Amino acid sequence: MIAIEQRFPRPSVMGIVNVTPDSFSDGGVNVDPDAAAATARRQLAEGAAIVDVGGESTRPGAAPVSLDEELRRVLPVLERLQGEVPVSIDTAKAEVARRALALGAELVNDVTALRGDPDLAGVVADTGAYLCLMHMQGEPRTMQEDPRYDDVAADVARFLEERLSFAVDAGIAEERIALDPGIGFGKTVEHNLELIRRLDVLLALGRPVLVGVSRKSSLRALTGADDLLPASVAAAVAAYERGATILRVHDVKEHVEALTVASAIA
Ligand code: 7PJ
Repeated sequence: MIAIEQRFPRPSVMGIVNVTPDSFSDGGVNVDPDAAAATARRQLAEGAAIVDVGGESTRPGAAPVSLDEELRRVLPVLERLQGEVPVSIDTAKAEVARRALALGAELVNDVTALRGDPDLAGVVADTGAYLCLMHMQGEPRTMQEDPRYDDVAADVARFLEERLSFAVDAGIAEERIALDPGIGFGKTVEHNLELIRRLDVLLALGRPVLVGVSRKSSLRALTGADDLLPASVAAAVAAYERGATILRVHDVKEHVEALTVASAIA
């Protein structure tokens, strides 16, 4: 069994392939399965270690998607990528994860941290898949209304420590698990900045940390720019410098180049 830190050396890039009509930054471009598969193959060629395929938008305000609709979106993409591109399945649903893992997916990226579907932990335990546990305060529909913390880094770390214990108690090997502060999931701009600034508080839990900040609205709040690529690269490099292992990004080529330079200097 290869530990997640061996499979994903620091830094590794996770490419985002949203198979959704409504994701805030790339909504609609990958709805066609051939287009989504082409995006994934391009991301692999650009240096992604894995591509994260998702059929449920979790952006602020988004409504849940039915099981049938989520399967209809992602399975044709996974069939096209099988044996060719390493895949992470972005889902909270056990049945979606089960079908994706049967099609060769190696990582389950669950933004609910195993709180969404009581059967998901068992699926991950039985298959030996890698798992990312992400922090979210509230639910996507309402999470940005008035997010509050006593101490955001300590609160998020306490949550992730509890979800890590839950996962291990469910039979998932600790060395297969990564943790994620969930940038933008029930957080203000200042909360997001502080979580990256104080990433050491999460690293103290002893697991690799995944950070997803690519094209998120906090970056627009800071820069006012329409094009969030420079801001995304800066934030990813800052997270890497503070110890992040996996960076989840839309623009793989630019992030791989920037992280190659940052890691050569480190
Ligand atoms: C994240 C995610 C993130 C993990 C999204 C977007 C919004 N999964 N899914 N971490 N964000 N693990 O694609 O920008 O930050 S959806």
